[in-house]
Amino acid sequence: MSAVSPGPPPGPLGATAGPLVVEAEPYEYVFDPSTTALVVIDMQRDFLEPGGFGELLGNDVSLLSRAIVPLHEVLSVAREAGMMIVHTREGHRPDLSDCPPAKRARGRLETGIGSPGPKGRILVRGEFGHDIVDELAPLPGEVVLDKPGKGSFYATDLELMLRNAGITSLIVTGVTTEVCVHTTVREANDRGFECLVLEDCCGSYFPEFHRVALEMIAAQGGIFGWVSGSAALLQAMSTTRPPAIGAVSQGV
Ligand code: C5J
Repeated sequence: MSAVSPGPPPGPLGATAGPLVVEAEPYEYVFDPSTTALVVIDMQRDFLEPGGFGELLGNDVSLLSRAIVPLHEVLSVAREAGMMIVHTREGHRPDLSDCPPAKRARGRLETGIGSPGPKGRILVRGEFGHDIVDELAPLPGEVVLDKPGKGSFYATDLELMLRNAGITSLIVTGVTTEVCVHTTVREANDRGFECLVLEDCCGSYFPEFHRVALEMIAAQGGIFGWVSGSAALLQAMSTTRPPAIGAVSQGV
């Protein structure tokens, strides 16, 4: 997919050049990096690596790693552009007082939420498995939001932080597409945020669910938001970056 910028000429590194346009479904997504946050959902060892919660539920966790490389690139560009970045982690307090008994019981797992596993207690804050994979580790100053549910707005201060920062648009990535990504996009949509979901920066244990979840977002004129890919976003954002050294003098 391609993208164009109708805004003013590119500014210096870290500055924004006004609205950018990303080619997307169901139609182009217009955003200003200064009022947009990149949201990276639950890229935790517990979901992506063997021995975590995802595998204990019987899933092939290798299916989620497809998102790591494109997401790493999107993160780099968002950081360069000075965008607000939010990383979420699904999990619970060590005493599990914030984990609904129904959630804990679901699946009738022998090793479920709070049980010891190879990467520490499953989905418990402070444990190795609960943290974000090394490749996408948050940098100082980025928001790391612990959430007890699937949606990022439920029982968190995310909305308050976004509103205080003047954020009106969200670029949403992470896992899993049809669960925490979808729930977050629905919550954000109801709160008036304009959401773009990057399909190659999301992942599911069920490729069919991934495909259909994305279709659901963009269907009916974009009932929950927009869907595109990292290449289209990076193309749009390249207009905010200075030309490569030598490019101007060589007339490239
Ligand atoms: C799930 C998530 N699938 N992050 N969590 O339980 O999508």
